[in-house]
Amino acid sequence: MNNTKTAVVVIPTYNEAEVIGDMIDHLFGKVFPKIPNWQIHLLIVDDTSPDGTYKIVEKKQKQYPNLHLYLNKEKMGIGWAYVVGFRYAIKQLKADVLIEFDADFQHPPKDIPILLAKIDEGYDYVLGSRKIEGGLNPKGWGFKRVFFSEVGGLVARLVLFFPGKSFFKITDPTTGLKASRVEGFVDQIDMDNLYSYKFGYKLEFLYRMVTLGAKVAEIPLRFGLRTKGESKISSNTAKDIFRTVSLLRWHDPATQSFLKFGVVGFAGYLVNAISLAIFSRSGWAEWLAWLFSTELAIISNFTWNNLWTFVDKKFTRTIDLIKKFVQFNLTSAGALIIQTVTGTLLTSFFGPQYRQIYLPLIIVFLVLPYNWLMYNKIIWKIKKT
Ligand SMILES: Nc1nc2c(ncn2[C@@H]2O[C@H](COP(=O)(O)OP(=O)(O)OP(=O)(O)O)[C@@H](O)[C@H]2O)c(=O)[nH]1
Ligand SMILES: [Mg+2]
Repeated sequence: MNNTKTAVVVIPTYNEAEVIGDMIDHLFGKVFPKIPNWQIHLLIVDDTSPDGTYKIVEKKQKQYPNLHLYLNKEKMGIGWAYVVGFRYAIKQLKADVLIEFDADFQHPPKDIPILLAKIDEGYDYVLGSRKIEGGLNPKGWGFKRVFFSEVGGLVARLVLFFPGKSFFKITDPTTGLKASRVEGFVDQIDMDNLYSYKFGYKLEFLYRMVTLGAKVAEIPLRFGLRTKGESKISSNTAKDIFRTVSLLRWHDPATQSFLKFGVVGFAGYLVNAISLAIFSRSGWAEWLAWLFSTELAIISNFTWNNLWTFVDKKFTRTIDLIKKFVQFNLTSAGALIIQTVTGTLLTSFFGPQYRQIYLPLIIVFLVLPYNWLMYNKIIWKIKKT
């Protein structure tokens, strides 16, 4: 039985004639022979570079049988190059793992065996990071490039993942050095409908891999300075990254339910505020007015969250509705206590004239976070099958 797995290193190129020959020789001569437990192919995706990069690749193909060339007719962008390259690698070369790599020696070739060793350890997605111990950006970068790399990376992480655990775990979201497992991950990504086929594809693949539950590892990346050829990074790159991460976050199912949860919560607040005003004007005891108006808000929240916010996990059978409503009241008891106690306390400290200010403050800072947690972890928790 042959257990050797196949890795395909994909290098997109546009006008890299100055470096591509050296890179091919270096990889086949010095790097791939050091990885005997993997069958390795090198796939160059060139956009018919005017400087004739692909002609150099064609020549080298006579020397290296595992060297492949995919030629696009015109400049299509780095994301598109990876999409066609990945498809080719999966279909024609039967890739188990895909490695993203630059032509210009900024990614140290000696990192390739390190990426694959992590895959061997059981990780699904291995990222070269410039931000962890041992990694760095080129010393020669000017202020602007460093600024864009640092701020861009942070904004991308924030928009994509905050406050999820990936925000803390993934330190360098715009990195271009990666190894991705195909089965169960890359083969699940709909590459026909990406938001970006330019630089933003990097963030999109990152988001999809993480969402698919990939086990992620980072290795330090000492990103070198480009010494030959020209940079393809343009002023549009930052815009493309921001646009892509914003679209991904906006369409994230959790974002959509959070927005609905906000609307439902606001409706609950109105129910709460109006009934509080009515009850307290009717001369009810302070605590009783808070208690009953809050319970009315709870009933409103339960109904609309079930029908709208968590519609894909909605319960309809009467028995479930009763059970869940009881459960909802129990978790809401926490909210009820928080509101009743803080509301009563605030009123007794600062006076009843600010009552309608305490309520929204209590809701936004205490009740909202608490409820979101309870709804997702307890009430509308998806049962893993
Ligand atoms: N096929 C193809 N390859 C591209 C395109 N844009 C960039 N590339 C390749 O993608 C890799 C990364 O691009 P670079 O310009 O080096 O980007 P970078 O490393 O972030 O920027 P520098 O530090 O300035 O080099 C290189 O191998 C480029 O030749 C494109 O539109 N089509
Ligand atoms: Mg580069």
